[in-house]
Amino acid sequence: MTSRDRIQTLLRSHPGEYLSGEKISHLLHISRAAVWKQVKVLRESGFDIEAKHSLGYRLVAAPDLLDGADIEAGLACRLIGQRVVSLTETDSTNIQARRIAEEGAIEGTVVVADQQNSGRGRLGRSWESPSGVNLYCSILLRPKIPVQQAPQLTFLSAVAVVETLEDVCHLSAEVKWPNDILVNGAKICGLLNEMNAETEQIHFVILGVGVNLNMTASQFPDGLNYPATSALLETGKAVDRLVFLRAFIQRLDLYYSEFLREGFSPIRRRWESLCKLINVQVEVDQGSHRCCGTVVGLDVDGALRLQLNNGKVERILAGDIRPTEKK
Ligand code: BT5
Repeated sequence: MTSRDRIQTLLRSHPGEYLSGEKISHLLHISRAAVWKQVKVLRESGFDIEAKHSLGYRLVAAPDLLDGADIEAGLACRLIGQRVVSLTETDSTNIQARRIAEEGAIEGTVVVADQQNSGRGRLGRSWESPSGVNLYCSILLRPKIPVQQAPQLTFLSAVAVVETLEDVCHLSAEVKWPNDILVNGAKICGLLNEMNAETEQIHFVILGVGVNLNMTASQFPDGLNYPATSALLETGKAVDRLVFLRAFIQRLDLYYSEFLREGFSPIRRRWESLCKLINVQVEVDQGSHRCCGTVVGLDVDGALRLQLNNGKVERILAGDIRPTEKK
């Protein structure tokens, strides 16, 4: 970390407090003149730092940037977030995460971008990713689990996003199989998990997460498949993306450790408790094939268990579901 990043981190970790130039210079082993010089650089890059002769420096406001050092600073994580790659503009964080995974990046590396020019959804669809407003990130995992269990990881990220929306934005969200998070029936988050594996062995899995945090109504294009929303539209309050991302990473790290220790059952139960379509009649669109039935729950591998009208329970591996009755 540079002195500038360390000063920034120090001020951020003492919200509302003054830190004397002497204390900062002592902690960072740099001169007081060097502290002042770096404070000026921080101010030029958008930080509002108050300097009082007798008291020292106090952070009044920080720009809404997703800086790698800020994201990593003081994260209490076992695996996820050990390394953060922060990009201003990129094609897709999933593409970049895949690239660095192939170069040997460590498990838990997080790739985050302010803006994506080719944000990806499932089945070749695209993900709207304007700059400065939302969260676009991809997490690299290298789990030693059978290949068939990899889809279970989608549900870890779904539960972690819902709980972070609750904690940070005070929003009540629901999960929709397989990869959507909805608030008041509108999509606020999409998940895109991609795997690189041989028959028996997973090389890596990329968990792609896109959350609409501060997107305004005019930033949503016409013609989206479903209604869409953002945390700002739902609550009227802007979300600090850094706070949201850090909270999400910490939660995902806890759930990933639990998953490696105890398997899929705990997360499966939590996901089912957040799914409002359990026991609801739905239609499943699988492209060439449609079927109707009642959602029973998740199968051990993350497949949707659907009870058809003839009583038989079918496993749905992919598709889009819509309720056919009022919830
Ligand atoms: C998804 O696909 O929902 C997965 C989206 C994953 C995005 C993240 S961002 C970070 C990482 N890097 C990437 O490149 N991708 C991941 P799907 O279920 O196929 O939904 C895509 C559909 O959602 C589109 O066809 C649109 O109709 C709609 N859509 C596009 N952008 C949206 C947005 N920002 N909010 C809500 N809906 C959107």
